[in-house]
Amino acid sequence: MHRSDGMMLGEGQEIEITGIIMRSQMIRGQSIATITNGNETYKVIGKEPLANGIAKVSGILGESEGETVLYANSVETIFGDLAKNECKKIAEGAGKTIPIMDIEPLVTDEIMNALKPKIAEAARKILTARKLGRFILLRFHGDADGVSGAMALTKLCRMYAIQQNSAVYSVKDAMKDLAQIHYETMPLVIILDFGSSDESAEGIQLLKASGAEVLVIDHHPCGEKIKKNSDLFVSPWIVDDAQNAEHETFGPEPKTLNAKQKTGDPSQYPAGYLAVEVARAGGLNNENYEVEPLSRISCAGDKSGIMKIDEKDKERALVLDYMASYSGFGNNLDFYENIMKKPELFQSMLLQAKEKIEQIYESVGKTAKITEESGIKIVSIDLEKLAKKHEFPSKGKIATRVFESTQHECSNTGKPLVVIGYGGGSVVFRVNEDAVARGIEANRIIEQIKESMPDFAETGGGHAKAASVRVRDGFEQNVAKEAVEIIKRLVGSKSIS
Ligand SMILES: [Mn+2]
Repeated sequence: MHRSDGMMLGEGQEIEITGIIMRSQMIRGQSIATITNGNETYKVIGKEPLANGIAKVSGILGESEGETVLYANSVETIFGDLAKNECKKIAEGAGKTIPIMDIEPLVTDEIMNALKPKIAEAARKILTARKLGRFILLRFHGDADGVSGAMALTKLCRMYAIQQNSAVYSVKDAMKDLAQIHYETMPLVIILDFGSSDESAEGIQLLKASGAEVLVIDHHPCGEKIKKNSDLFVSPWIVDDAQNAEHETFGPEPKTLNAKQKTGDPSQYPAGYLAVEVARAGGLNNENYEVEPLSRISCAGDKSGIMKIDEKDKERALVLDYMASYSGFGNNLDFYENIMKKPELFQSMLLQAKEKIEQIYESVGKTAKITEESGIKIVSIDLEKLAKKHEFPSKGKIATRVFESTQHECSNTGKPLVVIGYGGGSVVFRVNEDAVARGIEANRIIEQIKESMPDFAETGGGHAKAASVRVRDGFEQNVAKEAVEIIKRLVGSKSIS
């Protein structure tokens, strides 16, 4: 700011500031960096190179190329817990001044209203990180839901986005991320559309221990550990009690979750949709033409009925799934966005995706085994030869295709249906509404498989209507057989109670 006498405001004044050092570089023998304490931000000019991190800088305000700069006299770098606490304090202070939109969610029901404070908090965390120039790492699940959510969040601010092709945030994933964020000051790591299960807990613990702030946005059934590990967990499985916002209803037991009681299946709120709400709360609600359609793609991708979707949404979701199954790690969000804007390429991808599903579906018909157990129609499909690793369609997609055509026959009669696909190191389940009503939930089947075959079933989980479990190679069919026994038991116990 200039004064009438040409002097800069505060020029010549001696100040001391403790803050986050960003964008530190050496130019022509001078050290130039930015320091912010959340309220004030200065360009710092000094002789010694400044390390990114937390520092206490004292010096004299002056002017350089028309802007106020701080000529550093002394710089004291702050390390360890002291730095961590200082950074937390700065982030909290900066967060308070960030305006968060109080807007109606696109889906207005009890769950979404109850989730509003968490969604606002997530937006605040992201915008605070942006304001302080902190590094933001986004790990998104590699399917239409995860990709559409990632698109929404990256519209809010720049972040480094990595696709995650597994449903579990493993220690290996954490190691990769730690290598990336190791030198950053309080980086923000966002985990989108996965990471809720206890199997991800160890990986997330490592992130936390490294000093990162962890935000998980997910809609998969959650384990007990996630709440302790993440700084903020946005999930329809854990919502604030409307009567008493101080108390959160939480627990691995579905019966203690009010979300479950109210809706039947909290998984129905896809992570991509939740991410869209975060983006809207962060200020993108006026750009609905850009952000809002992404929520419909996520619903189409995850087969959620919480909002109206059309054929176009389904096509976009299919193409994203198609692309995602061929994309490895790395920042490929731009790639996804570009394809969506190229009608010809989009159409040919859509055609290929549809053709591939139909081809596989035809050959599945020859090997499918259809049985009936306790009034439940069970279709078992051997996916060993059909599904190729890292290619489209995935085992899940094949199971869904079989499920959809069989469901077509079942829906008229209200017949419970379970599709079990096995092979290639995993077993996948698709369950219809009528089967869920009889107590058969895909994620429950998997929980019981883990109990009865702990040596064969590894990680796994999912929703009531769709879930998968990784099993030891060569034992897929055994696990599928055990699943049929579990289904029989579940039906039996339901009819007793
Ligand atoms: Mn999802």
